[in-house]
Order: sequence, then structure tokens, then C-alpha cells
Amino acid sequence: MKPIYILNGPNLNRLGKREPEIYGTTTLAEVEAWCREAAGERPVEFRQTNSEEKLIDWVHEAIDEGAGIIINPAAFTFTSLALLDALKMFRGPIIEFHISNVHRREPIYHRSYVSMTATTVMAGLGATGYPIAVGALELLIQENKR
Ligand code: DHK
Repeated sequence: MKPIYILNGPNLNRLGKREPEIYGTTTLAEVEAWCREAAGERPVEFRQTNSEEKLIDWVHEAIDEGAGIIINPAAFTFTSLALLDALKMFRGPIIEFHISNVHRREPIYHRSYVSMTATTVMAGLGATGYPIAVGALELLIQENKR
């Protein structure tokens, strides 16, 4: 069974300590455990990087190996055409995920490049949204959605 890739962008390594009033107090390690439990038999590649290059390399890996992607690109959501171009190559379902409701925040967070290719967007559910996204991605994979 092909793995799902759950990819997290810059500053999310500090989840739990970083602006808890926006992102909550759950750590990324706790989120990973929730995701693995929600995935059941489905293998999970759960990763975080502060590097745009590394994030793109992992999307390339998912293109060759993955069944689906959940990506929280964090700030690269709003800046990276290179990440958009990489995600366009992925043939399976992509869920763009944000802990906060980016549309209720400062205007700089309102225009996502990633949304131009994502199958669906989830924003504002908090960290507890990650395992919900895992369940949604499995449905999209079963329905062969892109
Ligand atoms: C996380 C970030 O780091 C921000 O740059 C985004 C996103 C919001 C989130 O809500 O998960 O604007």
C-alpha cells in the first residue's frame, strides 16, 4: 500500500510554543501520533522542514511513491511558485491544510498559490484537523479524486 505524505513547512517545528493563541499548544509530535493512528494500515511519511528546497524534494518523492498528500506549506503557501509547480505534477489527491483560518487573518495570508492545484483546502480546524484530513484523504484516494 502506497504511503500518504504529510508535509509541514517553516516554523511548524515550533508548534505548541509558537503563537499558541493562533496555533494552539499541541506539538507536531502529538499531531504526528494522531495522524498515524487515523491512517490505520496506510503507511505515513510525516515530515517538517524550514527549507523550501527540501519541501519540494519531498513533493518530488511523493510524485513517485505517494498515494496522496496533506501539505501545510505555512508561509510558502503565499510565496512559492516553485512549490506550486511541483505539486501540479502530483497525480493523486492533495489536501492543502492550515491550522488557522487564513481567510480571517491578515490579507497577506489570503492568496494561496497552493490552492491553484489542491484538490481541497482545510483551514481553521486547529491541530485536531490533521487526523480529520487523514480520513478525508483516504476517501479521496479511494474515489481516485484529483
Ligand atoms: C501556518 C503558518 O506558519 C502560517 O504562515 C500560515 C499556517 C498559517 C497554519 O494556519 O497552519 O499563514
